[in-house]
Amino acid sequence: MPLLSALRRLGSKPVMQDWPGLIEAYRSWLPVSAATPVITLREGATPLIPAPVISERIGRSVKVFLKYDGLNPTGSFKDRGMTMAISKAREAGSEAVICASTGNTSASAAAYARRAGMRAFVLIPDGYVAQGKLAQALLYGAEVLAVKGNFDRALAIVREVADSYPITLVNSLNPFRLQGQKTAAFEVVDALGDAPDWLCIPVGNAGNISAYWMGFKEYKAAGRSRTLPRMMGFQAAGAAPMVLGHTVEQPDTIATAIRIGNPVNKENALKAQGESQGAFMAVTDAEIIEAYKLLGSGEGVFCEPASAASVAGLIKRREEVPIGATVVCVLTGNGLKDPDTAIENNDSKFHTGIDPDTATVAQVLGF
Ligand code: AN7
Repeated sequence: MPLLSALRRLGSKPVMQDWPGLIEAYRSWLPVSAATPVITLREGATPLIPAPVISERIGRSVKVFLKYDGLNPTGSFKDRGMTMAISKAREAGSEAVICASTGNTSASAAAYARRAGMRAFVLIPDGYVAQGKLAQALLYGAEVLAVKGNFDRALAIVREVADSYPITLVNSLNPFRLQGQKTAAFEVVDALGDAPDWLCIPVGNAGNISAYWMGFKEYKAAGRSRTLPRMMGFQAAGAAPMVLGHTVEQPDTIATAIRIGNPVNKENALKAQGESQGAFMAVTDAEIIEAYKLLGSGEGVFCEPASAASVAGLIKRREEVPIGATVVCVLTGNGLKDPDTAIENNDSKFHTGIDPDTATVAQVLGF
């Protein structure tokens, strides 16, 4: 490609063209061997975007960055774990995978499993999965079972099914999932040159916060960073078992991705919180939506509601952020996953039924 070679001669680094996916990029940090068939959609290498409007809102000379993992191939951070889980399942000779999901895991599992020539079975809570995610799971060729129960119930079922039949479980109980997801912490440190002071992250099943912490610790142990971040995990107030310290039987929030009452990775996540002097905190749906809208209209970044919990939490706890600190908020999923929530929650003007003539349009525009 002439453009690429021209860029190379200029000394630029056209990273995106050459990026091999996170398994190849971080191979020595991952439990893979020459025998592992790498199933990749070139996930990872997502941007760390400066957030001047949020930084301004926090004040105190705090520098806020957004780790926009919604730019992964299926639109969420789940792809980091799924490239590992599916590659290892393929290596082990598995022909089918199963998961319970609030949506993103099902989309990612479907894409990677089908790419590997495997069957994908996904159980979702009937009526509580955003449209885009359901569309993905179906389009990628999964078999979708909408269960009349919540995520926690669906997860209990798929655990039993995977125990009894030749099907690989690809929920975050699968240890390869967290191995893949820890690479997001590597990327953050690679981009900043050190760990941030705070890492703000939405928490559902508590896998991602555990994975990030593993990644930060491994990088520090290898001398890639000098410091470790405080891990700040944010849950929706109606689904906050990590904050309350007990299971929530009927979790409820507009952020359906994190509508989870009994996180399977709670022990790991508690360890991450304890070791990092971090915290679990709740944000209301109203605070989530406010952050969601601010990210869109202020920063030009469209994330899904669950992801905005990280920014909502930072805004809520801004008084506690040290002056001059560097903060990374993880935006776990793409806003396009959930168009309904965006259409129902924005402050934009939407004029309908406009006559198709220039004068009318100019008048509506106020000229
Ligand atoms: C956008 O897809 O659990 O704390 O089944 O989709 O690691 O569970 C999704 C979780 C945050 C929470 N943000 O991460 C599923 C699922 C988004 C998510 C989380 C999820 P964990």
